[in-house]
Amino acid sequence: MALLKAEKSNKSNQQASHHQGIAHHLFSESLNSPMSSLRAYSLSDPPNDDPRNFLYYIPNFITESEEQALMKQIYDETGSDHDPPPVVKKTPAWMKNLTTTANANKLMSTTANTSVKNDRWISLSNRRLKNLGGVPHSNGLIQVPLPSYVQELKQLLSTRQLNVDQLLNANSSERAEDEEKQQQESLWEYNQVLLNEYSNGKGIGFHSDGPLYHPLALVLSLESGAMIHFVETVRNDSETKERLVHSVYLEPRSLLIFGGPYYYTELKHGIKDGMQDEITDQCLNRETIGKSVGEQVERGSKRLSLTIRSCAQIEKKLEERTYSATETNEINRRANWWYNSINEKEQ
Ligand SMILES: O=C(O)CCC(=O)C(=O)O
Repeated sequence: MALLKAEKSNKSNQQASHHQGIAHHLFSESLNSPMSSLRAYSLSDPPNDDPRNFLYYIPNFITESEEQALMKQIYDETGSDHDPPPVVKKTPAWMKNLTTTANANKLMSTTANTSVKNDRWISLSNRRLKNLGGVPHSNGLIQVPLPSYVQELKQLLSTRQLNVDQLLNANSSERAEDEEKQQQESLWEYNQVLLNEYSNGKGIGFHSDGPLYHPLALVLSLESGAMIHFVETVRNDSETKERLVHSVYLEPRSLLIFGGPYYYTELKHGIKDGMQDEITDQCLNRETIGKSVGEQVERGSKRLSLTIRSCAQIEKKLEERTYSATETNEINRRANWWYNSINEKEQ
C-alpha cells in the first residue's frame, strides 16, 4: 500500500515536472512546429536591388490557443489605466532610499504620483500602450526586465532563426567577423517592445521608428486584423505629400517583419482609422490571406500588437545592481521625455 502510494506520488511528480518543462512554455506548440525558409514569406524583391531591404509576412506565427494564453498574461500583469506621469523636477525624498533593482522596478510600477509607470498602460488619444524593456533614448537604453511572455516570444523567434543579426545579415555577403560579432552580441538582442492596444477601429499615424533602434521591426498582431500602409514622402516646390507604396493586411497571430534603409528608414508606416479595410492591388499579401481586390475586411472592436525591436545603444546592462537616486531620477526623466514626445506625435 505504502509502495503504491509512493509510486503514485512519483508518477504525479513526473507528470508535474513534464508539465512544467514542456507545457508551461507559452509557445510550446509553435516551438515544436518548424517554419519553412524565411524566403517563402517575402512580400517583395529587395527594392533598389539592395539585399538589406526586406519585408516578410508570416501568417499564423503563433496558434490560437497561444494567442489566448498570451493575451491572458498581458492583461493579468499588474497595471491599469493611469494619468500621464508628471515631469519629475527633482528627486523626491522617497526616491532617495531606492537601492536595488527590485526597488527600481517597484518605482517603475508604483502608483505614487511622482513615479514613472513603465509597466502600466499609458492612454494616448487613439490607443493605450506599454513601453516594455525600458525607454529608448539617444544616450542609450537603461534596461528594465522584460515580462516573461516577451522572453518566451524571444525564445520562439530565436528557435525560428529570426534573431536580429540573422535578419540584418541574412542577405549580406559581408558578415561581421566572428570576433567583432561577439562584441556586438549583447547589442543585437531584442530588448525593447511596444505593446499597443487599439479600440474601435483606431490606428496609428504615419511615422518611422527612428535611429535609436537597429533598422528592423517585428509586429505580432493579436485579436483582430488591420491594414498597415507604407508611404513615401514626395516633395515638390509647393507641397509635401505622402504617396502610398505598399499595404500589408495584418491578420491576428501574424508576424510582419520589415527592415533595411528602404522599409525602415525611407518609408513611413501607419494604420488608418476605420472599422473596415479595403483590399487594393497595393495589398501585397492579398493572396496569402485569400482576399481579392475590392473586398472589405471588417476590423474587430479591439486589436493588440507587439512591436519588437532592438535598441542600438544600451547604457546599462540588465543585472542585479544598485541604482543610485541620481540614476533613478534619470530613468524617470527619460520615461517622461519619451512619454511627452510620443504624446505630441499623437496629437
Ligand atoms: O500596431 C501596429 O501594427 C503598428 C505599430 C507601430 O507602427 C509601432 O509600434 O511603431
